[in-house]
Amino acid sequence: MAEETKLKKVVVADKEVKAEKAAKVADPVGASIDIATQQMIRRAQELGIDTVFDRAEAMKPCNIGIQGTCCKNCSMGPCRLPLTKSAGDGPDERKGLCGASANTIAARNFIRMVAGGAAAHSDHGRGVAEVFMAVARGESHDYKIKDVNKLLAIAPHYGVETTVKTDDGQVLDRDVNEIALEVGQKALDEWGKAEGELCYLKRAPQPLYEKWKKAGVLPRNIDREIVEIMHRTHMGVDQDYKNLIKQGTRAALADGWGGSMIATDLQDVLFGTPYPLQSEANLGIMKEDHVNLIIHGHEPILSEMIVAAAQSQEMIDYAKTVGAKGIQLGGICCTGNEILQRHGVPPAGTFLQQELAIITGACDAMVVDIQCVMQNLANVAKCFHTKLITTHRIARMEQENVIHIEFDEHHAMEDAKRIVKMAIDNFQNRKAEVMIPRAKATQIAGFGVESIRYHLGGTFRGDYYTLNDNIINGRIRGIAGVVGCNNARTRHNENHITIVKELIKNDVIVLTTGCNGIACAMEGLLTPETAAVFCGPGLAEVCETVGIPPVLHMGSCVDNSRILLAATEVVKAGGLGNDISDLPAAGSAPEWMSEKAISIGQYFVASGFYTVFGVTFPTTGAPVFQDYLFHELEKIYGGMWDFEIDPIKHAHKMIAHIDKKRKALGIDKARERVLMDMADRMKLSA
Ligand code: NFS
Repeated sequence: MAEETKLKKVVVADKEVKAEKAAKVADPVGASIDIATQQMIRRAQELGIDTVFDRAEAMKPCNIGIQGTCCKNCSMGPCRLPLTKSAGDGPDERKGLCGASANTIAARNFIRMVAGGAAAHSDHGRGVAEVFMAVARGESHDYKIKDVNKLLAIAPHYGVETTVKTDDGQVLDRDVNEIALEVGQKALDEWGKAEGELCYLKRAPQPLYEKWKKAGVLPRNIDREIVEIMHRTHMGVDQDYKNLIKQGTRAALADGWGGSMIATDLQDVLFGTPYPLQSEANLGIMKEDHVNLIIHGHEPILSEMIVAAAQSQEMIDYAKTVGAKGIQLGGICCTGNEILQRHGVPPAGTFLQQELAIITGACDAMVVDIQCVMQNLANVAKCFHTKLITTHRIARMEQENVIHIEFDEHHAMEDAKRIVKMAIDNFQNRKAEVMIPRAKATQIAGFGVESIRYHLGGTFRGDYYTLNDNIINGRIRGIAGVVGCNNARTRHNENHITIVKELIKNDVIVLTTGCNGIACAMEGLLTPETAAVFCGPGLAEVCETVGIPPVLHMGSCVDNSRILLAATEVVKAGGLGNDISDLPAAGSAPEWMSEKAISIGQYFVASGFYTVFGVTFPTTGAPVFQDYLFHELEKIYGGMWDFEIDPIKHAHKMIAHIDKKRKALGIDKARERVLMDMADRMKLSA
């Protein structure tokens, strides 16, 4: 009898374990709206390989950390100050051991996220600036200055002359390498110059620059602002949330109008300014009979060379010797966006699909550099033949199966060929059954400040006149910048797509970057044909007339600087106020997860954008500080934060802000007339 009971208990326990295990596996359909992703999650589960989607089921986030009110900045803590019901009543008496209030703790944590994000973007920019210098000095022969016009366009912002006056009064063009050398040096100085302020701040509309000056947030140099955050948030330093966020703003501006903008500009000069091109997106771009090489990370320095190496006849011929029909490159995350916008290399997926690319069994090599690279890639790669190659000195992995090939711009092509060859040599080692989802979509990407001017600008005036005109007459209701990551705490791509579709349905043109760009591409929203299907009549008409998609992919996350400059161009073109905060425009990161997103959000807000985040917000445990971010910042910069999980409400908050700005500009009536046009059009087509 006793034995029987024991056995029963074991069986029950076993069932419980099994039930628990079963519960800890993601439901593929609940985890993603994308069919390819669902298929590959299922495939991973069949093979017994866990992915981020399963881990998100197995481990829930810390309830206090998620509110932003856990302080671990000294070893007396962590001090945990959750916002409980009673804490919400009466005066907030929550405090850490040192007495730090919930506001202080949340503000410190928030600006440390800004520091992390600004450091990541800006260090990327520094890396590009160093390669740029090596090229200008003639030390790196594999790269060259591709876009001289862009170099000449940015030089004046650094105070670099592009012409010289001879003694007899003649004006001559300066030598390009000489200009490049001076621009490179001035750019590198932005990280550590002893005096002054960042050169690019004056590219902003004058009233915005004046706001920053008045608020005392003009960044001095990039590194200093990031270091100062670490100092101020050290135990016992800055204990005023308003003063803390002021420093957060300085560092964020040093990212958006500094490190990121420098990265974008110098990359354009070195690798070419993107112009619209056609490509595809999603895991279905991988080909069973090709060598599949996936490039993942953020810096285009290495990936540019890999694209060149993979396209060389030598490597294509070599791939044929191992029985492959060719070499298929694919991107993940923002390196993917970089090589997409300049070469049309298709992205294989967003941040959350990185493990899935290996689970296809057809990924012969994945090469990674910096940022957004999951350590679990190494564990997944171990189950397949995939070579996982790290390439950056600051980003290595502890697992033994990871190969490290440290990339050096001085022998860039040699390194790139070694990596491509490694992928080719691995083609015949595929062991698991290959399963590549078929889903992929066509996309047009590669938009930028310059190409928007070309497509939407006036024929004669050559500026943003036509775009402004269409905003003023109400065909385009407003502009939205929808950007940012995926987050395994919410259904993959659902918020991205729902928000973007709701915006374009309401005639709001969308500028996208980062993983939102990839998500939109996967959904087929980046084609001109989309306009007729998903857009309101006004936006559809504009898109059809000029032949552009209603969602313009502007590149990687450092390329959010393109959105800042596009907004500045709109201000300059006239008729829509004097500052970015006057524009009928709003920003959004529907599925953000990275610290970089917080830095971007803060510089969007400080540049005058109403900016809404989804999924979670890291200050919910400190309502006073959160209220400062959501309402008080508007009085200083014209922009403010908001948080909305529901995607439809999220989009409508943005639209309401756009309408508020239209009303302030006195152009709300024009929109009403267009609404009547819509009814007329519907009657006509009925
Ligand atoms: Ni941006 Fe680009 Fe994607 Fe998020 Fe990561 S890849 S830099 S951080 S996850 S959008």
